[in-house]
Amino acid sequence: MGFATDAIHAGQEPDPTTGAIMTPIYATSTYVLPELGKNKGFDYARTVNPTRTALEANLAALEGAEAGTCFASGMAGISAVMALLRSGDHIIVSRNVYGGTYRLFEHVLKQFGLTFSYVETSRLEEIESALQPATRMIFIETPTNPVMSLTDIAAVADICHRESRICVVDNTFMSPYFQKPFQFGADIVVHSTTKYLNGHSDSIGGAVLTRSPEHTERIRFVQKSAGAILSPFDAWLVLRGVKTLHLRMECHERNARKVAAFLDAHPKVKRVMYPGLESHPQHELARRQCTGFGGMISFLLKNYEEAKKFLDRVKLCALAESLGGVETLICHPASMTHASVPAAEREKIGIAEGLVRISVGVEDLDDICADLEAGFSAL
Ligand code: LCS
Repeated sequence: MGFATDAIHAGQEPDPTTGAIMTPIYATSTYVLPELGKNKGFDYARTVNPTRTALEANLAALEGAEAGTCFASGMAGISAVMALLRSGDHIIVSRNVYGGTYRLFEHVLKQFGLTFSYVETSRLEEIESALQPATRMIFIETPTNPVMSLTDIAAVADICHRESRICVVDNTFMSPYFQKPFQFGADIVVHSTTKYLNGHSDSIGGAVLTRSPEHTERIRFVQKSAGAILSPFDAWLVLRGVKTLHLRMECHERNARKVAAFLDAHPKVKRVMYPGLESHPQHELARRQCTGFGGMISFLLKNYEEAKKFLDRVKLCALAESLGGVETLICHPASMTHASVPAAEREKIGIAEGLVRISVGVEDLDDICADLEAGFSAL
């Protein structure tokens, strides 16, 4: 089936009891056994819930995975992936991953004997020189949050598969509508469903997509054992959100291309980071690897003071963490999403004090640009 048909139907059948076209929210903690020693495929809802199962099958279809496994947040999903590793293992990570991912790796997982190298994964030679005998995983975010640097997934998968290393791609920014990492050889794809997949800023969730039975079995085992499951209500919200993913992504991108051009031409803006601009250092890779450029843009103002004046003036663009909702969200990565990255490190990776990130929504383009213009008038 095509992407839109899968987005609307995959994993979902009319309810066998009533014919209800929408998957019910199975609000239950347990299931009654017909007799001792038998069950109907359901025993306890931490292990399995039909609403969650529908979403897991739906996301697996969209990413072209063997299986999907859903978690209470994107971070819970990433934590489950890291449980594939053992003490002593080394992981190479895109150097400007989402600040929460950095915090999990540096301040939680390091104490269990994992070691991490943060490198500019868009430069393959940096990956090659960071490789160690103990390297078991390369974890990339492409594009990265927030500086929009792209990594060549196929090349990283090749480096991984020279030895039995796991290639993990955080596909939150592009969504499977614009980027399908498994087509380029990735082993595991992770998502914060909080963002584009749900799309309506009303749920926190995460998903891990796997394509080998070994990974699927282990991730499912961690889901049930650690227990950070997605609730049936949140699973239902994401199922509903995904039905319009293709429509929303088209509109996010249409608006974002215009907003990027508007910002690029603006005299108050020092630099715009958007993969759809020819000036973007990995524009050619974006054309090869993605079927669109997405809805996320970062741009540079002179300094913190300018960023504050701008962000305090905009109104329609909501000053908030998160991204991927239908409404335009705007933020200051250095003090918000990436505050847990030390200042010296932030400066090194381009998260300057004057950097502003926009998640371009699906409102009327003219209204978004007028609001940004009002922000610039404060400078
Ligand atoms: N991966 C990426 C690329 C993200 O941007 C985020 C959250 C996560 C994983 C974690 O997902 P969560 O646990 O929040 O569902 N990014 C955020 C951001 O940029 N602002 O607020 C959260």
